[in-house]
Amino acid sequence: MLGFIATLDHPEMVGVNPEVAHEHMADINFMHGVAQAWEAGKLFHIDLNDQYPGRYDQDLRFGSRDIKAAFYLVKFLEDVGYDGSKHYDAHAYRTEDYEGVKDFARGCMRTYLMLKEKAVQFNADPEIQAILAEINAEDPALAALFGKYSSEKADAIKALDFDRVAISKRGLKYERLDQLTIDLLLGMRS
Ligand SMILES: [Mn+2]
Repeated sequence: MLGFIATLDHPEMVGVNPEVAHEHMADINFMHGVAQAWEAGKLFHIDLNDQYPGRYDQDLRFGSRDIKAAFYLVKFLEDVGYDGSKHYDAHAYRTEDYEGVKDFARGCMRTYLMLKEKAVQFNADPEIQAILAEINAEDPALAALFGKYSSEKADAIKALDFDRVAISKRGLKYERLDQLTIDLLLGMRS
């Protein structure tokens, strides 16, 4: 859709409204899609709900199925300062009465706000941030080659000699980082 929008006569009028369930239905990483739309300046709206992969459009209560995906989504929206609509395109179980529907609606908003607090905690956690700093540390020799593409940069990268064995000996600590994230989400890091 982002590619299509760029071909329109008035692309500035058009953006996207991604929905959690529509991406999770096809087992796609929703946060990555949202980040791509954000980077393109096209995140005009967002539909928050939840969904099991491979099922019909379930529109489950936000955060009720994949809490970690919901966390990273909320963290992304808060970190970049998205201030557009946050729409819960979801509905309660058919088993609910009127009060149950209100429980569902409150739950959507409560989970968003809890995850927003968890994102603040994640960003302030010294051990998590130390691992991220280590993972994301840039090699000064490569820094000049990042960013916008040019054929000169491409040639320079092709000419580099990477020591595959040495590089692969360094663990990236994603298991530790992920477990710390789980501990945080489950309330085991104060
Ligand atoms: Mn839906």
